Amino acid sequence: MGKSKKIVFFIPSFSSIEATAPLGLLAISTPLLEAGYDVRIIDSTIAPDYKKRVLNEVKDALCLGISLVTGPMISETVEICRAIKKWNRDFPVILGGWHPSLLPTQTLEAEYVDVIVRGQGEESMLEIAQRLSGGASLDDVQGIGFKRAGEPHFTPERPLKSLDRTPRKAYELADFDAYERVCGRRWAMYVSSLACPFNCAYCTNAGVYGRKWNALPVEQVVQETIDLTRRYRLELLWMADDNFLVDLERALEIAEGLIRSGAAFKWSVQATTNLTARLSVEELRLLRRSGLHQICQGIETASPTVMKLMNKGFQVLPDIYESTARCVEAGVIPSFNIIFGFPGEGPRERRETIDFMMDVCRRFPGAEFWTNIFTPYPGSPIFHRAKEIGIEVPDSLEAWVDYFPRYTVLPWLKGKEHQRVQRMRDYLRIAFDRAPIAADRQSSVATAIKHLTSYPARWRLDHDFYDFPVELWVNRKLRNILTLPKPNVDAKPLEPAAAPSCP
Ligand code: B12
Ligand code: SF4
Repeated sequence: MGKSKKIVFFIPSFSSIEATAPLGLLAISTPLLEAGYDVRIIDSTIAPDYKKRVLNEVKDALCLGISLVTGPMISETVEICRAIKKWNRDFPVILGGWHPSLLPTQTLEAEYVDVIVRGQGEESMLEIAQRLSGGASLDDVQGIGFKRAGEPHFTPERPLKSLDRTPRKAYELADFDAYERVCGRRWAMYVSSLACPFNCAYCTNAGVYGRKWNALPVEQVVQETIDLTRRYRLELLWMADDNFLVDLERALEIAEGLIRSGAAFKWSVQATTNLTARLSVEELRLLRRSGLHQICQGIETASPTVMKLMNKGFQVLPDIYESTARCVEAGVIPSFNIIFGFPGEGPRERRETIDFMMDVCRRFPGAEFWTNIFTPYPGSPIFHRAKEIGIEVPDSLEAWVDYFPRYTVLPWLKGKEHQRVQRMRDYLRIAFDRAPIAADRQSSVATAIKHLTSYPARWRLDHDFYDFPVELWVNRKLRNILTLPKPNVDAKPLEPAAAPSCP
Protein backbone atom coordinates (compact mmCIF):
# COMPACT_ATOMS: atom_id res chain seq x y z
CA MET A 1 0.00 0.00 0.00
CA GLY A 2 1.34 3.46 -0.93
CA LYS A 3 1.94 6.05 1.78
CA SER A 4 -0.83 8.54 2.54
CA LYS A 5 -0.76 11.99 0.91
CA LYS A 6 -2.63 13.54 3.80
CA ILE A 7 -0.85 16.01 6.08
CA VAL A 8 -2.38 17.20 9.34
CA PHE A 9 -1.38 20.53 10.87
CA PHE A 10 -2.19 21.66 14.39
CA ILE A 11 -1.93 25.14 15.82
CA PRO A 12 -2.36 25.50 19.57
CA SER A 13 -4.43 28.37 20.88
CA PHE A 14 -2.84 31.81 21.25
CA SER A 15 -5.26 32.27 24.19
CA SER A 16 -6.31 35.40 22.39
CA ILE A 17 -9.75 36.46 21.26
CA GLU A 18 -8.04 38.30 18.44
CA ALA A 19 -8.55 35.14 16.47
CA THR A 20 -7.75 34.65 12.84
CA ALA A 21 -6.13 32.21 10.46
CA PRO A 22 -2.54 31.10 11.29
CA LEU A 23 -0.41 32.51 8.48
CA GLY A 24 2.58 30.25 9.12
CA LEU A 25 0.49 27.15 8.41
CA LEU A 26 -1.26 28.72 5.43
CA ALA A 27 2.18 29.54 4.03
CA ILE A 28 3.58 26.02 4.30
CA SER A 29 0.35 24.48 2.98
CA THR A 30 0.57 26.00 -0.51
CA PRO A 31 3.50 23.97 -1.89
CA LEU A 32 1.95 20.82 -0.41
CA LEU A 33 -1.40 21.48 -2.07
CA GLU A 34 0.35 22.21 -5.35
CA ALA A 35 2.20 18.90 -5.07
CA GLY A 36 -1.09 17.06 -4.62
CA TYR A 37 -1.10 16.62 -0.84
CA ASP A 38 -4.32 16.80 1.12
CA VAL A 39 -3.87 19.31 3.96
CA ARG A 40 -6.03 19.54 7.11
CA ILE A 41 -5.55 22.33 9.64
CA ILE A 42 -6.89 22.06 13.17
CA ASP A 43 -6.73 25.29 15.17
CA SER A 44 -7.57 24.85 18.84
CA THR A 45 -8.77 28.47 19.01
CA ILE A 46 -11.80 27.51 16.93
CA ALA A 47 -11.97 23.79 17.66
CA PRO A 48 -12.63 23.06 21.36
CA ASP A 49 -12.44 19.31 20.67
CA TYR A 50 -9.03 19.72 19.01
CA LYS A 51 -7.47 16.62 20.60
CA LYS A 52 -10.20 14.31 19.33
CA ARG A 53 -10.01 15.93 15.92
CA VAL A 54 -6.25 15.56 15.62
CA LEU A 55 -6.32 11.94 16.75
CA ASN A 56 -9.08 11.23 14.28
CA GLU A 57 -7.40 12.97 11.34
CA VAL A 58 -3.95 11.43 11.82
CA LYS A 59 -5.31 7.87 11.52
CA ASP A 60 -4.83 7.86 7.74
CA ALA A 61 -2.22 10.64 7.46
CA LEU A 62 1.47 10.78 6.61
CA CYS A 63 2.56 13.07 9.44
CA LEU A 64 1.54 15.78 11.88
CA GLY A 65 3.03 19.31 11.83
CA ILE A 66 2.63 21.77 14.71
CA SER A 67 3.30 25.52 14.67
CA LEU A 68 4.25 27.26 17.90
CA VAL A 69 5.82 30.29 19.52
CA THR A 70 7.47 30.37 22.95
CA GLY A 71 5.04 30.27 25.88
CA PRO A 72 1.54 28.92 26.53
CA MET A 73 1.20 27.36 23.05
CA ILE A 74 3.69 24.72 24.19
CA SER A 75 1.15 23.31 26.63
CA GLU A 76 -1.27 22.05 23.95
CA THR A 77 1.70 21.11 21.74
CA VAL A 78 2.99 18.70 24.40
CA GLU A 79 -0.52 17.39 25.08
CA ILE A 80 -1.04 16.56 21.40
CA CYS A 81 2.45 15.13 20.86
CA ARG A 82 2.08 12.82 23.85
CA ALA A 83 -1.35 11.67 22.68
CA ILE A 84 0.03 10.92 19.21
CA LYS A 85 2.96 8.94 20.56
CA LYS A 86 0.65 6.99 22.87
CA TRP A 87 -1.40 6.03 19.81
CA ASN A 88 1.56 5.26 17.55
CA ARG A 89 5.13 5.99 18.64
CA ASP A 90 6.38 5.77 15.04
CA PHE A 91 4.03 8.40 13.63
CA PRO A 92 6.17 11.40 12.53
CA VAL A 93 5.68 14.61 14.52
CA ILE A 94 7.22 17.79 13.08
CA LEU A 95 7.52 21.07 14.97
CA GLY A 96 8.00 24.41 13.21
CA GLY A 97 7.61 28.12 13.87
CA TRP A 98 9.42 30.53 16.18
CA HIS A 99 10.16 28.38 19.20
CA PRO A 100 11.70 25.42 17.34
CA SER A 101 13.53 27.89 15.08
CA LEU A 102 15.14 29.70 17.99
CA LEU A 103 15.77 26.67 20.20
CA PRO A 104 16.20 23.77 17.74
CA THR A 105 18.40 21.48 19.82
CA GLN A 106 16.38 21.61 23.00
CA THR A 107 13.09 21.23 21.12
CA LEU A 108 14.32 18.17 19.24
CA GLU A 109 15.51 16.62 22.49
CA ALA A 110 11.88 16.15 23.56
CA GLU A 111 11.12 12.43 23.26
CA TYR A 112 7.86 13.03 21.36
CA VAL A 113 9.37 15.27 18.64
CA ASP A 114 10.81 13.63 15.51
CA VAL A 115 11.66 16.60 13.29
CA ILE A 116 12.08 20.34 13.82
CA VAL A 117 12.13 22.96 11.08
CA ARG A 118 14.19 26.12 11.45
CA GLY A 119 13.00 29.36 9.83
CA GLN A 120 10.97 29.47 6.63
CA GLY A 121 9.01 26.26 6.26
CA GLU A 122 7.53 26.28 2.73
CA GLU A 123 10.22 24.22 1.03
CA SER A 124 11.38 22.31 4.10
CA MET A 125 7.91 20.96 4.86
CA LEU A 126 7.31 19.92 1.24
CA GLU A 127 10.65 18.13 1.10
CA ILE A 128 10.02 16.40 4.44
CA ALA A 129 6.63 15.20 3.16
CA GLN A 130 8.20 13.96 -0.07
CA ARG A 131 10.96 12.10 1.77
CA LEU A 132 8.46 10.54 4.20
CA SER A 133 6.20 9.57 1.27
CA GLY A 134 9.10 7.89 -0.49
CA GLY A 135 10.55 6.34 2.66
CA ALA A 136 13.77 8.29 2.00
CA SER A 137 16.23 9.83 4.44
CA LEU A 138 15.83 13.46 5.55
CA ASP A 139 19.58 14.06 5.26
CA ASP A 140 19.37 16.30 2.23
CA VAL A 141 16.57 18.55 3.51
CA GLN A 142 18.14 21.87 4.49
CA GLY A 143 17.23 23.76 7.65
CA ILE A 144 15.88 20.91 9.73
CA GLY A 145 16.79 18.68 12.64
CA PHE A 146 15.71 15.07 13.01
CA LYS A 147 16.52 11.97 15.03
CA ARG A 148 18.63 9.15 13.72
CA ALA A 149 18.70 6.12 15.99
CA GLY A 150 17.38 8.41 18.71
CA GLU A 151 20.22 10.93 18.29
CA PRO A 152 19.57 14.53 17.11
CA HIS A 153 21.01 15.33 13.71
CA PHE A 154 20.94 18.79 12.10
CA THR A 155 21.22 19.67 8.42
CA PRO A 156 22.88 22.86 7.09
CA GLU A 157 20.90 26.08 7.33
CA ARG A 158 18.42 26.83 4.54
CA PRO A 159 19.19 30.23 3.01
CA LEU A 160 16.43 32.79 3.60
CA LYS A 161 14.17 33.48 0.63
CA SER A 162 12.97 36.99 -0.04
CA LEU A 163 9.21 37.34 0.32
CA ASP A 164 8.61 37.83 -3.40
CA ARG A 165 10.11 34.38 -4.00
CA THR A 166 7.79 32.60 -1.58
CA PRO A 167 4.39 31.22 -2.68
CA ARG A 168 1.04 32.84 -1.88
CA LYS A 169 -0.64 31.73 1.34
CA ALA A 170 -3.45 29.17 1.19
CA TYR A 171 -6.17 31.36 2.71
CA GLU A 172 -8.76 29.01 1.24
CA LEU A 173 -7.96 26.58 4.07
CA ALA A 174 -9.11 29.05 6.72
CA ASP A 175 -12.58 28.92 8.24
CA PHE A 176 -13.20 32.66 8.54
CA ASP A 177 -16.77 32.09 9.80
CA ALA A 178 -15.43 30.28 12.87
CA TYR A 179 -12.79 32.94 13.53
CA GLU A 180 -15.46 35.59 13.27
CA ARG A 181 -17.58 33.77 15.85
CA VAL A 182 -14.66 33.87 18.35
CA CYS A 183 -13.47 37.35 17.60
CA GLY A 184 -16.65 39.14 16.67
CA ARG A 185 -14.88 40.59 13.67
CA ARG A 186 -14.00 39.20 10.25
CA TRP A 187 -10.35 39.90 9.59
CA ALA A 188 -7.07 38.36 8.48
CA MET A 189 -3.37 38.95 8.63
CA TYR A 190 -1.35 39.65 5.54
CA VAL A 191 2.41 39.91 5.11
CA SER A 192 3.67 42.48 2.60
CA SER A 193 7.28 42.73 3.76
CA LEU A 194 9.77 40.72 5.74
CA ALA A 195 12.39 41.57 8.39
CA CYS A 196 13.37 44.87 9.96
CA PRO A 197 16.61 46.82 9.59
CA PHE A 198 16.80 47.62 13.32
CA ASN A 199 17.93 45.36 16.13
CA CYS A 200 16.13 46.20 19.36
CA ALA A 201 17.57 44.37 22.34
CA TYR A 202 14.31 42.62 23.26
CA CYS A 203 13.30 41.55 19.73
CA THR A 204 13.66 38.07 18.25
CA ASN A 205 13.04 38.94 14.61
CA ALA A 206 16.64 39.21 13.43
CA GLY A 207 17.23 35.71 14.85
CA VAL A 208 14.83 34.17 12.29
CA TYR A 209 14.41 36.61 9.41
CA GLY A 210 17.70 38.54 9.54
CA ARG A 211 17.78 42.32 9.09
CA LYS A 212 17.54 42.63 5.33
CA TRP A 213 14.13 44.20 4.77
CA ASN A 214 12.46 42.96 1.59
CA ALA A 215 8.96 43.36 0.23
CA LEU A 216 6.35 42.26 -2.27
CA PRO A 217 5.84 44.47 -5.32
CA VAL A 218 3.15 47.15 -5.00
CA GLU A 219 0.87 45.62 -7.66
CA GLN A 220 0.91 42.24 -5.94
CA VAL A 221 -0.01 43.74 -2.56
CA VAL A 222 -2.86 45.76 -4.07
CA GLN A 223 -4.24 42.91 -6.11
CA GLU A 224 -3.91 40.25 -3.37
CA THR A 225 -5.36 42.35 -0.55
CA ILE A 226 -8.37 43.39 -2.62
CA ASP A 227 -8.93 39.85 -3.79
CA LEU A 228 -8.62 38.45 -0.28
CA THR A 229 -10.96 40.91 1.37
CA ARG A 230 -13.62 40.51 -1.35
CA ARG A 231 -13.34 36.76 -1.54
CA TYR A 232 -13.67 36.21 2.22
CA ARG A 233 -15.70 39.34 3.03
CA LEU A 234 -13.02 40.64 5.41
CA GLU A 235 -13.45 44.04 7.00
CA LEU A 236 -9.86 44.39 8.21
CA LEU A 237 -6.38 43.32 7.17
CA TRP A 238 -3.68 43.50 9.81
CA MET A 239 -0.29 43.73 8.13
CA ALA A 240 1.94 41.45 10.18
CA ASP A 241 5.02 43.14 8.64
CA ASP A 242 7.59 44.03 11.28
CA ASN A 243 8.14 47.50 9.84
CA PHE A 244 5.77 48.41 7.03
CA LEU A 245 7.12 51.91 6.41
CA VAL A 246 10.76 51.14 5.57
CA ASP A 247 10.11 52.08 1.93
CA LEU A 248 7.92 55.16 2.17
CA GLU A 249 7.34 55.48 -1.56
CA ARG A 250 6.13 51.90 -1.76
CA ALA A 251 3.70 52.49 1.10
CA LEU A 252 2.24 55.51 -0.69
CA GLU A 253 2.02 53.66 -4.00
CA ILE A 254 0.11 50.86 -2.26
CA ALA A 255 -2.31 53.46 -0.93
CA GLU A 256 -2.75 55.00 -4.39
CA GLY A 257 -3.29 51.55 -5.91
CA LEU A 258 -5.92 50.64 -3.31
CA ILE A 259 -7.81 53.88 -3.89
CA ARG A 260 -7.67 53.47 -7.68
CA SER A 261 -9.00 49.92 -7.38
CA GLY A 262 -11.88 50.95 -5.11
CA ALA A 263 -10.67 49.03 -2.05
CA ALA A 264 -13.25 49.01 0.73
CA PHE A 265 -11.47 47.46 3.70
CA LYS A 266 -9.65 48.82 6.73
CA TRP A 267 -6.02 47.96 7.24
CA SER A 268 -3.43 48.60 9.91
CA VAL A 269 0.35 48.41 10.00
CA GLN A 270 3.26 48.17 12.40
CA ALA A 271 6.10 50.63 11.95
CA THR A 272 8.83 52.28 13.95
CA THR A 273 8.25 55.78 15.32
CA ASN A 274 11.10 57.30 13.27
CA LEU A 275 9.66 56.02 9.99
CA THR A 276 6.12 57.09 10.89
CA ALA A 277 7.55 60.53 11.65
CA ARG A 278 8.58 60.90 7.98
CA LEU A 279 4.94 61.02 6.85
CA SER A 280 3.36 64.41 6.16
CA VAL A 281 -0.31 65.10 6.89
CA GLU A 282 -1.08 64.87 3.15
CA GLU A 283 0.62 61.50 2.92
CA LEU A 284 -1.22 60.28 6.00
CA ARG A 285 -4.50 61.49 4.48
CA LEU A 286 -3.74 59.53 1.32
CA LEU A 287 -3.10 56.42 3.42
CA ARG A 288 -6.30 57.07 5.37
CA ARG A 289 -8.35 57.34 2.17
CA SER A 290 -7.00 53.96 1.10
CA GLY A 291 -8.32 52.43 4.33
CA LEU A 292 -5.32 52.63 6.67
CA HIS A 293 -6.87 53.23 10.07
CA GLN A 294 -4.05 52.58 12.52
CA ILE A 295 -0.26 52.67 12.77
CA CYS A 296 1.04 50.52 15.65
CA GLN A 297 4.37 51.79 16.87
CA GLY A 298 6.67 50.26 19.45
CA ILE A 299 7.84 53.21 21.54
CA GLU A 300 8.46 50.77 24.42
CA THR A 301 9.94 53.46 26.70
CA ALA A 302 10.17 57.22 26.96
CA SER A 303 13.26 57.12 29.14
CA PRO A 304 16.37 58.10 27.16
CA THR A 305 18.44 55.82 29.42
CA VAL A 306 16.27 52.76 28.75
CA MET A 307 15.95 53.65 25.06
CA LYS A 308 19.70 53.37 24.82
CA LEU A 309 19.73 50.04 26.67
CA MET A 310 17.06 48.79 24.27
CA ASN A 311 19.20 49.81 21.31
CA LYS A 312 16.50 52.20 20.15
CA GLY A 313 18.82 55.06 19.31
CA PHE A 314 16.74 55.71 16.17
CA GLN A 315 13.80 56.96 18.26
CA VAL A 316 13.37 60.72 18.84
CA LEU A 317 10.69 61.63 21.39
CA PRO A 318 9.83 65.15 20.13
CA ASP A 319 9.28 63.66 16.65
CA ILE A 320 6.70 61.29 18.14
CA TYR A 321 4.66 64.25 19.41
CA GLU A 322 4.70 65.82 15.96
CA SER A 323 3.86 62.67 14.06
CA THR A 324 1.08 61.83 16.55
CA ALA A 325 -0.46 65.24 15.89
CA ARG A 326 -0.30 64.58 12.13
CA CYS A 327 -1.80 61.09 12.46
CA VAL A 328 -4.70 62.40 14.55
CA GLU A 329 -5.27 65.26 12.09
CA ALA A 330 -5.38 62.78 9.20
CA GLY A 331 -7.70 60.39 11.06
CA VAL A 332 -5.16 57.57 11.44
CA ILE A 333 -5.06 56.11 14.98
CA PRO A 334 -1.55 56.27 16.46
CA SER A 335 -1.30 53.16 18.61
CA PHE A 336 1.76 52.66 20.82
CA ASN A 337 3.32 49.73 22.64
CA ILE A 338 5.18 50.11 25.90
CA ILE A 339 7.41 47.60 27.69
CA PHE A 340 7.78 48.11 31.44
CA GLY A 341 10.52 46.45 33.45
CA PHE A 342 13.33 46.26 30.90
CA PRO A 343 16.62 45.70 32.81
CA GLY A 344 17.92 49.12 33.78
CA GLU A 345 14.46 50.66 34.18
CA GLY A 346 13.91 51.88 37.73
CA PRO A 347 11.01 53.87 39.23
CA ARG A 348 12.44 57.13 37.83
CA GLU A 349 12.67 55.84 34.25
CA ARG A 350 9.21 54.27 34.55
CA ARG A 351 7.83 57.59 35.70
CA GLU A 352 9.30 59.28 32.60
CA THR A 353 7.38 56.81 30.44
CA ILE A 354 4.09 57.25 32.32
CA ASP A 355 4.38 61.04 32.15
CA PHE A 356 4.96 60.78 28.42
CA MET A 357 1.97 58.47 27.92
CA MET A 358 -0.34 60.70 29.95
CA ASP A 359 0.85 63.76 28.09
CA VAL A 360 0.33 62.18 24.65
CA CYS A 361 -3.13 60.83 25.53
CA ARG A 362 -4.27 64.19 26.90
CA ARG A 363 -2.93 66.20 24.01
CA PHE A 364 -4.06 63.82 21.31
CA PRO A 365 -7.35 62.10 22.18
CA GLY A 366 -7.51 59.03 20.00
CA ALA A 367 -3.87 58.04 20.56
CA GLU A 368 -3.74 54.72 22.37
CA PHE A 369 -1.19 52.80 24.43
CA TRP A 370 -0.86 49.06 25.08
CA THR A 371 1.52 48.00 27.82
CA ASN A 372 3.47 44.84 28.57
CA ILE A 373 5.96 43.73 31.16
CA PHE A 374 9.26 42.68 29.65
CA THR A 375 9.78 38.98 28.92
CA PRO A 376 13.26 38.01 27.68
CA TYR A 377 12.59 35.78 24.66
CA PRO A 378 15.19 33.37 23.30
CA GLY A 379 16.75 34.70 20.12
CA SER A 380 16.66 38.33 21.27
CA PRO A 381 20.00 40.14 21.79
CA ILE A 382 19.36 40.59 25.53
CA PHE A 383 18.81 36.86 25.93
CA HIS A 384 22.54 36.31 25.61
CA ARG A 385 22.75 37.99 29.02
CA ALA A 386 19.94 35.89 30.53
CA LYS A 387 22.10 34.26 33.20
CA GLU A 388 23.84 37.53 34.09
CA ILE A 389 20.50 39.27 34.66
CA GLY A 390 19.18 36.41 36.75
CA ILE A 391 16.84 34.64 34.31
CA GLU A 392 16.64 30.89 34.81
CA VAL A 393 16.62 29.48 31.30
CA PRO A 394 14.24 26.49 31.06
CA ASP A 395 16.09 23.27 30.29
CA SER A 396 13.42 21.40 28.29
CA LEU A 397 10.64 22.15 25.82
CA GLU A 398 7.99 21.56 28.47
CA ALA A 399 9.65 23.90 30.93
CA TRP A 400 8.86 26.82 28.58
CA VAL A 401 5.09 26.36 28.93
CA ASP A 402 4.66 29.04 31.56
CA TYR A 403 7.76 31.09 30.65
CA PHE A 404 5.37 33.78 29.57
CA PRO A 405 3.61 34.91 31.81
CA ARG A 406 5.99 33.61 34.54
CA TYR A 407 8.71 35.92 33.33
CA THR A 408 6.64 39.01 33.65
CA VAL A 409 7.74 38.74 37.28
CA LEU A 410 11.41 39.55 36.98
CA PRO A 411 14.31 39.24 39.42
CA TRP A 412 14.54 43.05 39.37
CA LEU A 413 10.77 43.62 39.34
CA LYS A 414 8.98 41.40 41.80
CA GLY A 415 6.96 41.44 45.03
CA LYS A 416 5.33 44.73 45.97
CA GLU A 417 6.98 46.68 43.17
CA HIS A 418 5.71 44.21 40.56
CA GLN A 419 2.21 44.41 42.04
CA ARG A 420 2.38 48.16 41.87
CA VAL A 421 3.36 48.10 38.20
CA GLN A 422 0.55 45.65 37.40
CA ARG A 423 -1.94 47.88 39.18
CA MET A 424 -0.62 50.91 37.36
CA ARG A 425 -1.09 49.04 34.06
CA ASP A 426 -4.67 48.27 35.07
CA TYR A 427 -5.25 51.98 35.66
CA LEU A 428 -3.69 52.79 32.30
CA ARG A 429 -6.22 50.40 30.71
CA ILE A 430 -9.18 52.34 32.05
CA ALA A 431 -7.73 55.85 31.94
CA PHE A 432 -8.02 56.29 28.18
CA ASP A 433 -10.10 54.59 25.49
CA ARG A 434 -8.53 51.98 23.22
CA ALA A 435 -10.00 49.72 20.58
CA PRO A 436 -8.88 46.08 20.36
CA ILE A 437 -9.26 44.12 17.11
CA ALA A 438 -11.76 41.78 18.73
CA ALA A 439 -15.25 43.28 18.86
CA ASP A 440 -16.03 44.85 22.23
CA ARG A 441 -18.60 42.61 23.87
CA GLN A 442 -19.12 44.93 26.83
CA SER A 443 -22.57 46.29 27.41
CA SER A 444 -23.14 50.05 27.18
CA VAL A 445 -23.51 50.22 31.01
CA ALA A 446 -20.07 48.64 31.52
CA THR A 447 -18.59 51.02 28.94
CA ALA A 448 -20.19 54.02 30.67
CA ILE A 449 -18.83 52.93 34.08
CA LYS A 450 -15.40 52.45 32.54
CA HIS A 451 -15.59 55.94 31.16
CA LEU A 452 -16.57 57.38 34.56
CA THR A 453 -13.72 55.62 36.35
CA SER A 454 -11.26 56.96 33.79
CA TYR A 455 -11.11 60.32 35.62
CA PRO A 456 -9.98 59.03 39.03
CA ALA A 457 -7.65 56.66 37.14
CA ARG A 458 -5.93 59.60 35.48
CA TRP A 459 -5.59 61.37 38.84
CA ARG A 460 -3.96 58.27 40.29
CA LEU A 461 -1.55 57.94 37.40
CA ASP A 462 -0.61 61.62 37.71
CA HIS A 463 0.04 61.17 41.43
CA ASP A 464 1.54 57.69 41.27
CA PHE A 465 -0.99 56.49 43.85
CA TYR A 466 -2.47 53.02 43.45
CA ASP A 467 -3.59 52.00 46.97
CA PHE A 468 -7.25 51.00 47.64
CA PRO A 469 -8.00 50.34 43.95
CA VAL A 470 -11.80 50.64 44.14
CA GLU A 471 -12.21 51.68 40.50
CA LEU A 472 -10.45 48.53 39.35
CA TRP A 473 -12.68 46.45 41.59
CA VAL A 474 -15.83 48.15 40.24
CA ASN A 475 -14.69 47.66 36.65
CA ARG A 476 -13.83 44.02 37.18
CA LYS A 477 -17.14 43.24 38.92
CA LEU A 478 -19.12 45.00 36.22
CA ARG A 479 -17.22 43.33 33.45
CA ASN A 480 -18.05 39.94 34.94
CA ILE A 481 -21.72 40.81 35.37
CA LEU A 482 -22.37 42.83 32.25
CA THR A 483 -20.12 41.48 29.53
CA LEU A 484 -22.19 39.98 26.77
CA PRO A 485 -21.77 36.21 26.40
CA LYS A 486 -19.36 34.81 23.83
CA PRO A 487 -20.95 32.37 21.38
CA ASN A 488 -19.92 28.72 21.58
CA VAL A 489 -17.57 28.12 18.74
CA ASP A 490 -16.68 25.09 16.77
CA ALA A 491 -15.31 25.02 13.31
CA LYS A 492 -16.19 22.78 10.47
CA PRO A 493 -13.32 20.41 9.63
CA LEU A 494 -10.98 22.38 7.40
CA GLU A 495 -10.73 20.50 4.17
CA PRO A 496 -8.92 21.60 1.06
CA ALA A 497 -11.85 23.27 -0.61
CA ALA A 498 -11.48 24.84 -4.02
CA ALA A 499 -11.03 28.58 -3.57
CA PRO A 500 -14.21 30.45 -4.46
CA SER A 501 -13.80 32.77 -7.40
CA CYS A 502 -13.51 36.48 -6.89
CA PRO A 503 -16.81 38.36 -7.36
C1 B12 B 1 0.53 37.90 14.25
C2 B12 B 1 1.35 37.64 15.48
C3 B12 B 1 0.65 37.35 16.66
C4 B12 B 1 -0.86 37.21 16.71
C5 B12 B 1 -1.21 35.80 16.21
C6 B12 B 1 -2.58 35.75 15.56
C7 B12 B 1 -2.75 34.46 14.80
N1 B12 B 1 -3.95 34.03 14.72
O1 B12 B 1 -1.82 33.87 14.27
C8 B12 B 1 -1.15 37.42 18.24
C9 B12 B 1 -1.47 38.89 18.48
C10 B12 B 1 -2.28 36.59 18.85
C11 B12 B 1 0.22 37.11 18.84
C12 B12 B 1 0.39 36.77 20.16
C13 B12 B 1 1.61 36.57 20.74
N2 B12 B 1 2.82 36.68 20.14
CO1 B12 B 1 3.05 37.03 18.27
N3 B12 B 1 3.47 37.53 16.52
C14 B12 B 1 2.76 37.72 15.45
C15 B12 B 1 3.67 38.15 14.26
C16 B12 B 1 3.61 39.66 14.15
C17 B12 B 1 3.35 37.54 12.90
C18 B12 B 1 3.29 36.01 12.85
C19 B12 B 1 2.97 35.54 11.46
O2 B12 B 1 1.88 35.08 11.20
N4 B12 B 1 3.93 35.67 10.52
C20 B12 B 1 3.76 35.29 9.13
C21 B12 B 1 4.11 33.80 8.88
C22 B12 B 1 3.97 33.44 7.43
O3 B12 B 1 5.45 33.60 9.26
P1 B12 B 1 5.89 32.61 10.43
O4 B12 B 1 4.87 32.59 11.50
O5 B12 B 1 7.25 32.96 10.81
O6 B12 B 1 5.86 31.17 9.73
C23 B12 B 1 6.93 30.68 8.93
C24 B12 B 1 7.96 29.88 9.72
O7 B12 B 1 8.03 30.22 11.08
C25 B12 B 1 7.58 28.46 9.50
N5 B12 B 1 6.56 27.81 10.30
C26 B12 B 1 5.61 28.32 11.10
N6 B12 B 1 4.86 27.36 11.63
C27 B12 B 1 5.31 26.20 11.16
C28 B12 B 1 4.89 24.89 11.38
C29 B12 B 1 5.54 23.83 10.74
C30 B12 B 1 5.08 22.43 10.97
C31 B12 B 1 6.64 24.11 9.89
C32 B12 B 1 7.32 23.00 9.21
C33 B12 B 1 7.07 25.43 9.67
C34 B12 B 1 6.40 26.46 10.30
O8 B12 B 1 7.12 28.49 8.16
C35 B12 B 1 6.36 29.68 7.96
C36 B12 B 1 6.51 30.11 6.52
O9 B12 B 1 7.84 30.35 6.19
C37 B12 B 1 5.07 37.66 14.77
C38 B12 B 1 6.26 38.47 14.24
C39 B12 B 1 6.70 38.00 12.89
N7 B12 B 1 7.49 38.80 12.26
O10 B12 B 1 6.38 36.94 12.38
C40 B12 B 1 4.91 37.75 16.27
C41 B12 B 1 5.64 36.73 17.18
C42 B12 B 1 5.51 35.36 16.55
N8 B12 B 1 4.89 36.75 18.43
C43 B12 B 1 5.65 36.63 19.45
C44 B12 B 1 5.19 36.64 20.79
C45 B12 B 1 6.24 36.67 21.86
C46 B12 B 1 3.82 36.62 21.07
C47 B12 B 1 3.20 36.62 22.48
C48 B12 B 1 3.84 35.68 23.47
C49 B12 B 1 3.20 38.07 22.95
C50 B12 B 1 2.69 38.29 24.33
N9 B12 B 1 3.61 38.62 25.22
O11 B12 B 1 1.51 38.18 24.56
C51 B12 B 1 1.74 36.18 22.17
C52 B12 B 1 1.60 34.65 22.26
C53 B12 B 1 0.62 34.25 23.30
C54 B12 B 1 0.48 32.72 23.33
N10 B12 B 1 -0.66 32.26 23.76
O12 B12 B 1 1.37 31.96 23.02
C55 B12 B 1 7.10 36.51 19.08
C56 B12 B 1 7.56 35.06 19.20
C57 B12 B 1 8.93 34.92 19.82
C58 B12 B 1 9.23 33.51 20.18
N11 B12 B 1 10.39 33.28 20.72
O13 B12 B 1 8.48 32.58 20.01
C59 B12 B 1 7.11 37.09 17.63
C60 B12 B 1 8.18 36.53 16.74
C61 B12 B 1 7.26 38.63 17.78
C62 B12 B 1 8.64 39.07 18.18
N12 B12 B 1 9.36 39.71 17.30
O14 B12 B 1 9.12 38.86 19.25
N13 B12 B 1 1.20 37.19 17.90
S1 SF4 C 1 11.87 47.99 15.30
FE1 SF4 C 1 10.42 46.40 15.93
S2 SF4 C 1 10.74 44.70 14.53
FE2 SF4 C 1 12.47 46.07 14.32
S3 SF4 C 1 14.03 45.25 15.68
FE3 SF4 C 1 12.89 46.79 16.84
S4 SF4 C 1 11.24 45.66 17.84
FE4 SF4 C 1 12.06 44.30 16.25
